Amino acid sequence: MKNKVVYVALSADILHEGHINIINTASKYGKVIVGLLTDEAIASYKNIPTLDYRQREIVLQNMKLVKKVMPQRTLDYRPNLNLIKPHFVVHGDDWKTGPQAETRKQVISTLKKWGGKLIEPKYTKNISSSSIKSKLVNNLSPTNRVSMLKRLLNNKKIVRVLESHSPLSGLIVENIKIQKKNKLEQFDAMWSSSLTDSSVKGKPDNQVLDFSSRFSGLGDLLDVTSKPLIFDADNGGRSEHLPYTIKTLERLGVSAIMIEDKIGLKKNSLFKDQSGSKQDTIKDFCKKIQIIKKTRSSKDFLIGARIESFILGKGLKDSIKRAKAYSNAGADLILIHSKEKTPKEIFSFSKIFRKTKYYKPLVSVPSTYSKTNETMLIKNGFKIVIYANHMLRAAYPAMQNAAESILKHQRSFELENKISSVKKVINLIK
Ligand code: SPV
Ligand code: MG
Repeated sequence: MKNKVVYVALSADILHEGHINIINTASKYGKVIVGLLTDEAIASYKNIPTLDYRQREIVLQNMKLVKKVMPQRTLDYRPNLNLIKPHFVVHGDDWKTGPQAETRKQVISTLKKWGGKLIEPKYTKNISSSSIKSKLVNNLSPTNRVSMLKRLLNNKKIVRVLESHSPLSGLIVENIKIQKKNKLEQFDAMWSSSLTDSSVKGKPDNQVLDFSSRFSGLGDLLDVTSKPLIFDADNGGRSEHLPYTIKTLERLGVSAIMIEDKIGLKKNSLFKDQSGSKQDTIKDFCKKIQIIKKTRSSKDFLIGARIESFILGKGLKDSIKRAKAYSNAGADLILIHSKEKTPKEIFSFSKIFRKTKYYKPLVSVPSTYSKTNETMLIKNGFKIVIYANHMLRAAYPAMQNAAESILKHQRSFELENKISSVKKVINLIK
């Protein structure tokens, strides 16, 4: 077997006995080449790895039984297989069914071309990097979480963000996954919305709910989740207070602050009547960006600048002028907001802005233009999509219907099949 080549694809984020089992088996068939999945390949089907490619590569390169490590850039094995034409591929037998079944078929038929064979040792049960990681959620350090959004931006076509207004809604964002065309789809990050945080407290979205109160809720949410979070800070508040806000957000493990270029008494941007709402001057808003840039302790903590020109009827030219200035002042992300039913105006913005030297990843909030899907956003140069209020909008009618049903029937029986069982609620938190 000395001159035979054996290919093993691994993520190897947290090395465990399952990996050792595979590598051991592989080494019995010949020289082991590990196709190490890149961060981008991993992020395409599950959470981005805790250790980046280089860190994982160093660990594997130093393993006695591994002869060589090469990047596997997609979930598809075929490009690497065609390149090195291994005699064997080794993979645990767990992929015969489920999302990887198709990949397995491709591996078998590719190997056939040169008489290669697939070896499938018994999968080591009850152990995986993901299960170890979910046990570690409570020990996730804030600095680790802060950097995750930046890493996602570097490794995903689009970063998918969903509003979380409570730890329970955060747990849904954390855990929900669906399988779609051989791919696991999930959310990448959470949005802490001023609108839904205020609504949960029974208050209007006009900054009457102060940051201290929102931070306390944020602490609870971050306690039980591991995904990165973008904080909607309205206009950021007073410049003099900003350094303290940033310090707290970074300490909590927040990955980005989003500030909007409005001043005066705040009004939610989706209100029809925006009279009385004023846009900040470019100069003053840039000052805020610069303060954040100067006071953040990590460059991985991202500064999002939200442009309200379309909301206030100022138009394309104004929005481009502002985007260039904000980017130049140090914004890492540009959110171009709109309350139109179609994405026409934000797409006309992205068409121009993405060609300038000031380009920064673009953020979209498709609350009103909700027919626009992620493929269309990607095509038009957007890197982050924020579903900004949907968890609260889903919960509110469900609660209202329950209350109405009890009033109507003067008992809860009619409601039973529409709501979670008590048992389910008891078992909700493991
Ligand atoms: C929020 O979710 O609070 C936002 C987005 O700021 S919007 O409601 O569209 O203003
Ligand atoms: Mg808001």
